[in-house]
Amino acid sequence: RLRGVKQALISLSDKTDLANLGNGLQHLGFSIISTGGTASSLEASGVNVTEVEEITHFPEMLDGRVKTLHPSIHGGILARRDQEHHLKALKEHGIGTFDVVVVNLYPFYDKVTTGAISFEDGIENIDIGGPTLIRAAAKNHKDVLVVVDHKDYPALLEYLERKQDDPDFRRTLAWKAFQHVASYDSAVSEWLWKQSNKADTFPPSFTVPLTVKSTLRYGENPHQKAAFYGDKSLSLVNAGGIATAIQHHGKELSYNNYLDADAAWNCVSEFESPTCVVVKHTNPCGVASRPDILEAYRLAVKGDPVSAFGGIVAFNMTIDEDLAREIREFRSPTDGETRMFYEIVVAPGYTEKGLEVLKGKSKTLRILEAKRSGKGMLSLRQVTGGWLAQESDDLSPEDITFTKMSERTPGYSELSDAKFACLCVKHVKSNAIVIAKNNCMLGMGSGQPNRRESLRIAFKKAGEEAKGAALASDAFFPFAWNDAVEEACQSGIAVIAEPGGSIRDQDAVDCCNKYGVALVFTGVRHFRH
Ligand code: 93A
Repeated sequence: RLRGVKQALISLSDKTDLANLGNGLQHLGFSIISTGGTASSLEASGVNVTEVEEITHFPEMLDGRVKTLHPSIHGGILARRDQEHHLKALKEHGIGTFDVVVVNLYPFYDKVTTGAISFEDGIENIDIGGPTLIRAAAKNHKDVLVVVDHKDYPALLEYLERKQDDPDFRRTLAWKAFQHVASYDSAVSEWLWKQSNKADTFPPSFTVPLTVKSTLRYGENPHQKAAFYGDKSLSLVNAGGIATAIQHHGKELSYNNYLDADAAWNCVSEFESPTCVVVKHTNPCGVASRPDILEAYRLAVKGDPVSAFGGIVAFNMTIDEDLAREIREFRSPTDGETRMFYEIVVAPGYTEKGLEVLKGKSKTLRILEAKRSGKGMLSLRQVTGGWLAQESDDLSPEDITFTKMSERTPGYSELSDAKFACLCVKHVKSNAIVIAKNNCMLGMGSGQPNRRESLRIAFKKAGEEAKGAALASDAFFPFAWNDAVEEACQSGIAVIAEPGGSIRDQDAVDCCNKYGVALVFTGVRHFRH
């Protein structure tokens, strides 16, 4: 090493912008040391480079498993420049210091998430030397600048050019470096878990590598700071859902927008036939399925036009010009005049014209394109000081056996109404009651601390239309007589669907028999706390 010449170590799998980096460093008078592939690439861009082998006096060994794992490299990174005996030790062994370390890792994540990869290939893609370089440089960030992201190359070159120390810049790079390695290691450990025969057991072993995707204007309320984190854990690859939705138009999503859009998208994704779901404060307030999606949309809004105003509208099919026009122009059924206003529209796709028309509705309307999320997701919720993990609630009416409990057998359309109501009730906060008829939600009661209250709210919303309709409850009725079940029967409901399982189930059966109402048990509870 020439006295006074600064050294940079570069070892990159992803060689994006490498030429700019190499030329920039060379221009600043750096001597560049690199591993095989990186060195060839730099040379090809006209940058002078010394191979690591020339420094270590060791060839790259074991098919590249050992390239940079050597005291001549790590001594030069880790030595404290403010400790005489460190510098003396380097001198004794002829080791030069490194001032800059630029590394990105073997693309393990991409390799194991795109297509099938053999176990052996997976193992070979676990980078050992790279994280070691990154961690060493990040530890010694006081004297070593560590860069793991090609987007930081310009900032690095600018910083070096300024020749003015900035501990904050150094720390930020070190923070990013450790984040990078932590997320890499969590992907490796999650993949290994999946390769083990414990992969199907619960709870799974997981670490969630979270990266801030965006800082939000504020949280649930304006006085709360907030951010949105993307989850890069392997179990969520290609998970679809709101986190990976594309925003085509409108204001940035707020904290509450994320929650509501998620609720709307998850609910509408349950339906196979053309369906529209309107959500307000995470609860569906309008749901309708129709072969004609325009009609479904109008019905979903009419279900509760007051709540729908300012809500989130989700569709399970592509929005074309006609539908976009209807969304844009539809007037509130409450006064027949005011155009409906929405925070967000979510759909799996848009035609070019559909998108154009919808963009014309308002500058702020957030237009999202989302992919259906897969089943078997891990759902996480926070409690103060801890986390709760569970599998997502993937059961839908196709998986459920509806068992007749009453004397009266529900007719074909009654049973189909009951199934529709059950699909809706799964997405309503407990205690949840849904009244539905003809593939349309007529009323719902949500979030009340007792079931009877939710039931009363649902009936109030459904009004006269509740007669002959189906009622679904997310959990069993603890009481029947003089309580929820009898009230439902007296209100003219035709069929009740509930999980059953109460010690007073027989009361519910007797009560329904007295009023000639059909009662079906699903055996499946859909609590949503
Ligand atoms: O196989 S390794 O774990 N052993 C090492 O000693 C080592 N040193 C750097 N992988 C190692 N690297 C990695 O090689 C870097 O993290 C980088 O991703 C890659 C660059 O190799 P090349 O320059 O030959 O393309």
